[in-house]
Amino acid sequence: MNNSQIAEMFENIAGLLEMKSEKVFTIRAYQRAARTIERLPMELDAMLREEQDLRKIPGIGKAIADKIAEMVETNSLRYYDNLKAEFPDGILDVMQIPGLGPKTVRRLWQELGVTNIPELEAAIEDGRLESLPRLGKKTAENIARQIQFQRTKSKRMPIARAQPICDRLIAALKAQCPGITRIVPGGSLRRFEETIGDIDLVCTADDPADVLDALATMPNVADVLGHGDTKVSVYLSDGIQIDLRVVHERHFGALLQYFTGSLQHNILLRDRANALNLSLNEYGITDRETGVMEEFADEPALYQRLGLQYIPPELRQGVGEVKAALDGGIPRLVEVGDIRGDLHDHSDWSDGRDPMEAMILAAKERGLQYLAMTDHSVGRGIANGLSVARLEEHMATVRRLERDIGGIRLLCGTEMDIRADGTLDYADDVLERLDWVIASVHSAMGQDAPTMTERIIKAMRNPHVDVIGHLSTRLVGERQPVEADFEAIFRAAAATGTALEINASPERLDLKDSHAARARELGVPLVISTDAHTAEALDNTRYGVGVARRAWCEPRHILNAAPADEFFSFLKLPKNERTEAFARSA
Ligand code: DGT
Ligand code: CA
Ligand code: CA
Ligand code: ZN
Repeated sequence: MNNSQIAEMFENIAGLLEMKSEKVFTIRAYQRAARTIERLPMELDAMLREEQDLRKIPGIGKAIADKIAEMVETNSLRYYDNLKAEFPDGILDVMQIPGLGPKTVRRLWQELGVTNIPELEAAIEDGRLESLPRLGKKTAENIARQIQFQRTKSKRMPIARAQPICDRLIAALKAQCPGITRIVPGGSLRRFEETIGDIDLVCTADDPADVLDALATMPNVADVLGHGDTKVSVYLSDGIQIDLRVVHERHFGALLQYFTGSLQHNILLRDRANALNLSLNEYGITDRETGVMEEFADEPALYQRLGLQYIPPELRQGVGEVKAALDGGIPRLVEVGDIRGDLHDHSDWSDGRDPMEAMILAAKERGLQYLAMTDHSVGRGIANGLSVARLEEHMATVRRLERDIGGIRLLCGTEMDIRADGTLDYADDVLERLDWVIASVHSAMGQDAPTMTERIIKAMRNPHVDVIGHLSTRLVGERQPVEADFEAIFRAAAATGTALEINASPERLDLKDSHAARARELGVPLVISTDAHTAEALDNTRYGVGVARRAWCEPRHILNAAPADEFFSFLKLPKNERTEAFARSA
């Protein structure tokens, strides 16, 4: 069993236990394990083969470690089989529908006899579902929409799943083949598309055959689709295809360029070559008159030969980037190293895994100058949201840790619910005392567009709301975004001086690239935050930066790329002066 399958099994166990109303503590332990395992840099079965102690992984205790061992050894888990047997067969499918929590699924089962998707659809169709108290017509419509979405959902994999698979694969190949000199992803993964069809790897090595054989014979390869002198294609048991090309050093640049795409970008680039009486292919650039081919060990030299500025992979979308590169219009895009603070972080005060202190130390270790502790507000009952009294204690703890730890500035913050009617979870006199207020939608996501738009804009009009968190609430490939007039929301953000978050949690990537680009055009201050629920998740900044780069963002477009002093003076400004001040400092 691979990591994704193990994580999914733990996720399912958590859901089934919640349906049984087991202890919250137990349920959380499984959820936490699932989350940790998805992100691990190494396959668990490989770790066990090397006899590593899994209990050293944060979030994995003895009970979970034993279960992992059983899963890896026997490809199943008795505990899971027994638990599943207590429920009807199709119930897990019903639970996979976004918006249907375990508690609701149990009600649908016990009160309407719904045990699978067809029965769920029937209950929506004949109006039984909407007649249940606290469900209603809107929820029924939303569920129907999600079922439809799941059905049409493509086989493409969210980048959140593809990236760790790719990282693990590269690490395994490097470990096995010391002759590898370079190995990097190309294709959609390198361009940072939010979903990935297959993973393309470009490699240089002393002994190409050795690398090709190594991939073809990996234990997690389910099928070898093709095996040649320079390339191999395999299908992993994770359900994703890998195309690996191994070439000589001197071809690396041209090949990497070709395999990075996009198809549309490559077409534009070939047109540019033609205009210079050159022809471009995956081996290099040929002069049409002399027939001489130039080779390129590095990509930048290839772009230079075509009279172009270097175009970063994230911009290779085939829209206007080649023209921009011709006119010197490719900006210096924001990089991970530009981000000086993280402004959306949870601890075990609400639904985070780690104590506040661990989060702060991890942020400091990563060189951040500032960090906002933004645990959930009181309305998020299931996420252990903070009452006003607990928020007071939370603030005092933040101030104390800031003094005790030193070397990093902390913001007393909250991630506060925007309720269905646009009112907020805390009153103004509470918000006023916080340094950083995120307002987010977590409930009633199925509202119609005018209602949702008004709800969010109403929150933005509050003078204490600094930023809107994960605006669309979508989960890449899993949950559709809310319906809203995003253009109106971006304009309201600029008008009110409310920042918008690019949520870097890889499942979310929200704002998405095109939205971030539009908000940037309108002068909205943007923030890249990880929404970390564990210390390791602070490393997810790179995903947010990927989105921002696809949106042509420079450091000046990102509020938390500002050094601490500049950032804190910005926060002192009343909201209605912020958009203008942000434009001036840019
Ligand atoms: P994906 O895998 O669907 O997420 O998207 P890509 O862009 O990774 O596409 P893929 O894996 O089929 O091919 C990788 C790159 O190779 C693609 O972006 C551009 C290049 N490529 C593939 N086929 C062709 C082709 O027929 N013509 C040209 N010019 N380039 C191609
Ligand atoms: Ca690909
Ligand atoms: Ca491919
Ligand atoms: Zn949230």
